[in-house]
Amino acid sequence: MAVAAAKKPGNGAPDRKHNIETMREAYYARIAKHAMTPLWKVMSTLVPDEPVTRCVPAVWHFDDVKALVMEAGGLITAEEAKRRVLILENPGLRGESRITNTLFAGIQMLLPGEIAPAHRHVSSAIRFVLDGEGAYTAVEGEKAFMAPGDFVITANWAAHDHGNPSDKPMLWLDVLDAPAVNFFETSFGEDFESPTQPTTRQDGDSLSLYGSGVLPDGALSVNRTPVINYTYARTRPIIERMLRSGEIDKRHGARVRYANPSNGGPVLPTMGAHLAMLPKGFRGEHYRSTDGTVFACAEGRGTTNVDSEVLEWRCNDVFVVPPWKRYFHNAAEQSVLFSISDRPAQEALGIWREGK
Ligand code: GTQ
Ligand code: FE2
Repeated sequence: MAVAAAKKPGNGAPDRKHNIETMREAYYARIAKHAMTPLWKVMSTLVPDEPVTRCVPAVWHFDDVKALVMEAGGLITAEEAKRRVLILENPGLRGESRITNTLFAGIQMLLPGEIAPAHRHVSSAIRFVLDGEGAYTAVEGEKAFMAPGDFVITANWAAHDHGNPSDKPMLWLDVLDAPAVNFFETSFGEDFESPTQPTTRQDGDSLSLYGSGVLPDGALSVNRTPVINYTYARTRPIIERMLRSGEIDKRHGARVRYANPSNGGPVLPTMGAHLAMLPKGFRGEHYRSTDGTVFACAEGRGTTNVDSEVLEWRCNDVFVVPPWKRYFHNAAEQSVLFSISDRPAQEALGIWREGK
């Protein structure tokens, strides 16, 4: 065998080894001038044995977040900022405006009487309402008035503006697929001349038309949901009913998936979300999946163990679990967890995996 023979003393092995290394280095230097590099030097980075992520587990406590975002209210108006948002940056990805490799997350705040002007972009957005009641998002001519726990969709290229006619500040979690869109280098966006768009549909039209188990006759199956606001008032009783009847997943609790009523698919091609109720004392089984997931606690309190870290959460805290990290939830009280990830995009590409 050549390898064994090369190791035998007295056949010039050290010299030969020195020679081949020198020849290789010289060769790499020459091909580098032609913008080429050998695969065999980078193979394990290009094709790792299992998912590698720079994203780390992290939690943002609402007490801190609210105080800090309210301070921004005294420094800049929503109109001047266009969107008064504090970005939740993953500590492993600082300076990159992202909470996972593919998702942006931020906390948006609108003071009473403020508006955030109309625009549209290729990135899709979702809002999960944390605090306040009675502000709206206008999406393609329909106003969606929002309350805590509501899940609001702004699909790819949909015109949208926000306004707060209520007498209290309104805070919500924004999640956008912008880092994924930017990875493809396909981002477009534009502002409208008028800061608010005309209302052309009745408030709540889309939920009533598409979210009631019937569809307007002839409605087409589309790859983004026609529903703008999945209200907590309608979703919470469903997970509560599941909990009471014992339909409790051992890992996720009593959980529903937000679905596109036109085809049962995810709400957006790039992002999908769930809402889960965990009974008091719940201790979930280990789980991991390739979609890094952003959670928001809508009710209760508990902890989530991610590898050796323990993330403590209570109402309105936001936390993130990186791709393929093992985790399990503990609920100290009956709790509700919202979660969102890029799972639909991974599934469409055939690259999504889950495991224990
Ligand atoms: O509300 O339209 O957090 O366009 C980031 C980009 C919110 C929004 C963000 C946006 C918006
Ligand atoms: Fe936007």
